[in-house]
Amino acid sequence: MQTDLFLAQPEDLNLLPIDGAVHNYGVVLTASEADSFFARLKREIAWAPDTAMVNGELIQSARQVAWHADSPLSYTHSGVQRQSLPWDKTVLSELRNVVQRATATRFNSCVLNLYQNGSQGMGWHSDPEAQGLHDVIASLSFGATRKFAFKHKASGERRDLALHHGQLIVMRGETQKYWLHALQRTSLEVGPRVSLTFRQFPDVSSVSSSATALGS
Ligand SMILES: O=C(O)CCC(=O)C(=O)O
Repeated sequence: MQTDLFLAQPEDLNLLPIDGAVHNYGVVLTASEADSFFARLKREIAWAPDTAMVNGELIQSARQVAWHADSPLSYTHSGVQRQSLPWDKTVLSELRNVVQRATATRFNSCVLNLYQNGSQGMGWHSDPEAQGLHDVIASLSFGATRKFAFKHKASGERRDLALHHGQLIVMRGETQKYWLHALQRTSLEVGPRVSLTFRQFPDVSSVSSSATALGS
């Protein structure tokens, strides 16, 4: 891995002008490493649609998800309780090593998303569990290049960036408190994309969130 040779450094200074921090570490895997991880993730993860309660109705996303954690966690999101899957995939451990080494941060869980094409995305949301002490979310992308957007909750100010195959970005500080983020849909013909968001969940059995981010 490239990260065996050097500690990745954020390419640029903070992408956000105020109220938070997003650091772009660039592409942290070689093309062949990224290809191999992408194939394994698509094959080995038990992908399933996300669900949310909308106006009292349970709806399923087109986007597919999985959530793995070191120890069992439960999480209420959009009115639906989710239970983490065990950390039983070698591919996740290998990728966590890459991300932990690059960011010098420990993570105890990973939320994965699989978007089959450009019509699938994730609407504007923030990740409330990341507020306070648990303020670092590392996001690693595979597959199609897609636009990731930030919008300030008060001013509406925007910052966008393209996320490429093998690219790592990290959201830190008060980003979740002050900024929404979204994985934008596109009418371009693009293939599948997988994202992994590594998080350090609180050391309690339950976390609650009211945000709705089904978005697809
Ligand atoms: O797929 C992505 O990069 C977006 C993931 C995301 O916004 C989230 O998990 O909160």
